[in-house]
Parts: sequence; C-alpha cells; structure tokens
Amino acid sequence: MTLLPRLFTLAFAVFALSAVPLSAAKKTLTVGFAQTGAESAWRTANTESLKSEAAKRGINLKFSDGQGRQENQIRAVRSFITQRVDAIVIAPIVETGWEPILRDAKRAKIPVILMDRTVQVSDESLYTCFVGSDFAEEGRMAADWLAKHVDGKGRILELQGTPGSAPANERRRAFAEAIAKYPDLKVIDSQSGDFRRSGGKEVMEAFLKKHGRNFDIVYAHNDDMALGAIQAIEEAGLKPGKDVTILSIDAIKEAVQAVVDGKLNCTVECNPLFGPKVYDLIEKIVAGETVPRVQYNKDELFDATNAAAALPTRQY
Ligand code: GYE
Repeated sequence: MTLLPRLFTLAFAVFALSAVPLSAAKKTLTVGFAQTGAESAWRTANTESLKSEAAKRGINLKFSDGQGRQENQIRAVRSFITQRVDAIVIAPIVETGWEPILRDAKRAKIPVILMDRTVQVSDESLYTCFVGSDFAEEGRMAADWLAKHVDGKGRILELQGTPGSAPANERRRAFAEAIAKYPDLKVIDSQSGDFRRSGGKEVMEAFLKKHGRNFDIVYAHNDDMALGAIQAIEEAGLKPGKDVTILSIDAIKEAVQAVVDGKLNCTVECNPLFGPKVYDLIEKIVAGETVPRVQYNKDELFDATNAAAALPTRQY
C-alpha cells in the first residue's frame, strides 16, 4: 500500500472511533430563566447560584433580568418558547396573571419549574413543579419569636415586600394570623418598600414622621428593607435593636452580622441557593422521571443566641 491510502484508512479509523462517544454523549441542556430583577442581596445570591451551577454542569443558561416587571418576565418566557429551550425556570414576581403564557409553554411541551415564588392558577398542570421556601411558615416563625421576645405587647410597623408577590402576601397573612392571639400586639401601619433597601429607608422615614416615637417594633418582609429602616432609625437618633425591636426575613450575611452587632433582633432564614436543586429537577424531568410537585426548604431563625456562631459559615 502506498502512503496516501494508508493515511486515509488511519484518518477514517480515528473519525469512526471519535464518532461513537460523540453520538452517545449527553445532549447539552438549554434552560431559560426568567428572574424577577435584582431588588435585594437575596436575589443577587439566587441569580449567582443558578448561573454558577449551570456553568459547572455545562448547561446553556439563557438568563433574563425582569427588572421588577411581570411583562418583561412574560416576554422572556415567550422568547424561550420560540427558541424551544429544554426547560423554563420562572421566579414569578407576582402571583397572578400567568395562565396564558403557562398555557403556551404547556402547548409547546416545555416543562416549567417555578422557583422561589408561587403562582395562582386554576389548573395546576400548567407547571411541572415548585421549589422554594414556605413563606407562611417564615411569617409564623417571626411572629412566634416576637410574641415571646416582647411578652405579647407592642405596636408594630410593617414593611411589606413587592405588592402582589407570594412572599409579601404570605409573610403578611401568616404573621397577622399568628399575632391575633395577642390582643396587645398590633400592626399599626403597613407599607410596601418593594423588598429594596432604599424602599425600606424611605418608608421608615415616612413612618417616623407620621408616628414619632409611638411604635415599638418594625417587622420587615426582608433583610434589605430592615437594613434600610435601621439606617433611618439611627438617623432619627434612636437605637435600632434597643429602642426599637426589629425583625426580618432572609438571613443574608449582612443581616446576621447586624444581629451580632445588636441592631437587628432576629432574622428568619430563607435560602436562595437553588441552583443545584433546580438543575437536578430539570435533568430528571428531561430524562422522563417524575419529580415531587412541591419542595420546600427547611429554614432556621437567627437571634442573639445563635447569630455569632452561624456567621462564619453563612453562604450568602
Ligand atoms: O425574601 C427578598 C427577595 O422571593 C423569597 O424576594 C424571595 C424574596 C426575598 O427580593 O429578599
């Protein structure tokens, strides 16, 4: 044999060998993620978890920042459907208004994973599953802690999250229900700070103008708003954590630090690190396995008794 045909044979053998593992290799998954926006440190940690875990697993993640608007999220989902992604992850900014786009996704046979926040729909089969925290349980944990800490007495100012969002709705409802047992523990005013630090500060400034010193407690639906409120309270010459009892939800590192510093009295954990869980679910769904419809995180509570010990290992 001359050299040329031998080279051809060799090249063919190499090609044939490499072709086998290639065709047997796992297909790269493409996932569309419609995020709410970047309103809080919790949200930043959540986005980072989904991005870094996708990179680790070689998943092609199409990320859309909804900038706090449901119509942006719906537009992103529509474009994911057109692109025929393998799965869609939504962190629904509000609970209502999702039926039409979820119907479109179902018609296109694209599984939808609701992450972090729930939706209200008439037909549960419009999404495949939900993974998140139990917001009602968080509201109850905050209320029970408070009732013990202030001996069932006090005037509460409430800083609500984004109006119409599942965490604002549930954290408000469950907290109110739990404190109803204590006739001397009352919410005297409640306004939305949109889960933002600047929102918490502005609403707290308005509360201080309106109520003067006639309140005892601030209950914030998230840490960022509590941290904003703490700033406003300090600027008004009061001592947060001492003159005013302050409690919130999320347990971001900065808030656990504020508990250690005595400026925040308690924060209920709400873990945002959903990356591994979400992609485990998607890999199973795509492989045709059934997955649990609803999965909740197990969250803890941090106050003066355990914050210092927890601080060094906080991951977000
Ligand atoms: O508490 C808040 C964020 O939906 C649980 O959204 C989430 C909430 C979280 O902006 O910080």
